[in-house]
Amino acid sequence: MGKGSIVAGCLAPHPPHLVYAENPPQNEPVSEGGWEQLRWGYESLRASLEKVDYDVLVILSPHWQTYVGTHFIGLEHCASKSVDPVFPNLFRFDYDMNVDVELSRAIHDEAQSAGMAVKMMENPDFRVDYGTIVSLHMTRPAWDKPVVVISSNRGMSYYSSEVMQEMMAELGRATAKAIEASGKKCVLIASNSLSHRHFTTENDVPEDMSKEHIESHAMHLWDMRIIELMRAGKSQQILDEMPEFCEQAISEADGGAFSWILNAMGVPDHPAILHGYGTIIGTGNAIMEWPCHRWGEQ
Ligand code: 2X7
Ligand code: FE2
Repeated sequence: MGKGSIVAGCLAPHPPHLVYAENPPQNEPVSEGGWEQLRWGYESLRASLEKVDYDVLVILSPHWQTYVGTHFIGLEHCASKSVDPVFPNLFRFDYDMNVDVELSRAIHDEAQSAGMAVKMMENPDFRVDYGTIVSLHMTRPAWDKPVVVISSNRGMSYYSSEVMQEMMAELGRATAKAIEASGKKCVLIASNSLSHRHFTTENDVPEDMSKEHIESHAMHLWDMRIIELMRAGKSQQILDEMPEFCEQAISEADGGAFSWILNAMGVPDHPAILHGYGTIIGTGNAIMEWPCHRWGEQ
């Protein structure tokens, strides 16, 4: 068996508005569209990933929150209806996914050997969070690849941003090590928005784009700064600025996904590709790709 590898990393945000606007058959509510710039960004990411050979999608979502350790779905098959607790009017989605439990367990075991608190989630009634579902659907709507789903240990809210960063660095290294030993080619997904200050009221027509804009100038400046750092390959600087970013932009990177993916890719100094940027109820969302499969060729 050859060595496994991370063939691409993606920042793939998960506001349920994106699925609502796409009108896939799995989602009950029907829309007139909206958030096209972001949806075209996802189209561009999908076209780029079409050219990449991979076996598994590995995702970490801030909406599966665990306070005692990092958890991994340990069920071969998960299917149910997911209803967004905040936006039940937009997202009532029938999901059906296959899990690569072998790889989940391998990452779990690696993380455990590194001293982390971890758990395989084997409750058959477990409902997968909407963040995981939206990012997976927008990245690969065919749902034809197995997935590994990792929880967001709330190290930042329970301890501090520094503790969250340390834990995600460890989890990132464990993820990379387990993938290498597995012989599998993996696409990693960090499912989070950038700035995360949002509006507190909803318009009568949620997809009315005349009402959509960034929540404040300060949030715009943070989003642009982080995007430029990703485009410049300055991953270490992003990690260094993560505590301020999380605090000042109330960033959803507080869930650890962004720090995890950068560490899993070895804190790359290669540039990321920007596929799209847009706001959703005032939050900032970037769709990015780190094309790791190309880096060996350079
Ligand atoms: O989960 C989300 C989000 N992160 C951003 C905006 C809107 C809704 O849901
Ligand atoms: Fe979210």
